[in-house]
Amino acid sequence: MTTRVGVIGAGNIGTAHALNLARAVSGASVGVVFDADAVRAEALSAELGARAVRSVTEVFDADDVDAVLIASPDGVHAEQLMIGFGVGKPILCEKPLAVGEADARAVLDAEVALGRRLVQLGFMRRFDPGYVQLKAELTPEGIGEPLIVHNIHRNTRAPYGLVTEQTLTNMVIHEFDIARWLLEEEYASIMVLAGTPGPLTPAGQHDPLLVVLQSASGVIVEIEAFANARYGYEVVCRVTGSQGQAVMGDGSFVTRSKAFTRGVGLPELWLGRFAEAYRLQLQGWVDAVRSEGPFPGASIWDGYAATVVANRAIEAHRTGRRVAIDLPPRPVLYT
Ligand code: ISE
Repeated sequence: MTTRVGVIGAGNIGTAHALNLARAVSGASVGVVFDADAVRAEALSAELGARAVRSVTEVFDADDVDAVLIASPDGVHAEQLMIGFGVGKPILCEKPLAVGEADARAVLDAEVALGRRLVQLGFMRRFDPGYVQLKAELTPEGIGEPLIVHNIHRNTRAPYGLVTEQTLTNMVIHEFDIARWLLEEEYASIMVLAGTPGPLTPAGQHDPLLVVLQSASGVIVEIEAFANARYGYEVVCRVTGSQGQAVMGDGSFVTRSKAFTRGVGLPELWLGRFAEAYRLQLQGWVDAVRSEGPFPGASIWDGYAATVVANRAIEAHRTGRRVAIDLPPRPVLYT
């Protein structure tokens, strides 16, 4: 049976997800689209032969919607998830789970109270073939015990204008999640250093940033984030281990020689770099919905943990201090 998905949000990422569901994911179709901008919702629905509706509630309630994808602005994920919990259909929700810690906690508590996992969170890097290969290196036969994880994350330009807090809650949150996933442990502390501002950094904001975390067992995780790097979109992760080093670069495998230069192309946006990760993430979610099996991706617990870390990062940036990270015990639902 085909999973008929209702899509909330018809911006960049919502449109990319909807096109993937309709054209590149097997066993799925898009039946209904909502966007706060009705014109955008109509345009995407027309392209997909779907129906545009006027509210989030209508998406969740629609008889011809089996599962819902939330790709709305970061600040409304939590309230839309709460609406979804009242209906009980499976959900794929874009990251972050929430911007603030209290909202993230409320969503976590609500799913725990429900007693079953309804949500897969869109930390799509966990499906990226590069990251999957990197994680496979972290074994005694590979590079051994990880000691330092160094990450680089550049946006061509900040997609949210430039607000330092959003660099942490929207951008660097990917590294907070992926390094937890690689190391399979939580963090103990965080520091944030703001450097010389780049030429596009507005007064009062900070870009680039250097974030340094320490995991519970002592592993160092560094993240260089530059939201207005101009030259292109790039993500790098280098793990130094007890037996060697593994580097995941920009995902380009072809070197072009032309006009007396040799090099690789850089995408402008993450949709290019992580195209395969987005597709695999959706396919895994749809397969789980169809088989009523467990979701293969990040959980609400993972989303909660990442939001807590992002909020501690904001505090560390504001105070200039090293801030402790303390999570409550992981609920049994996520073990
Ligand atoms: C954006 O929202 C994403 O989720 C991208 O994956 C990330 O690389 C980018 O920095 C974010 O702003």
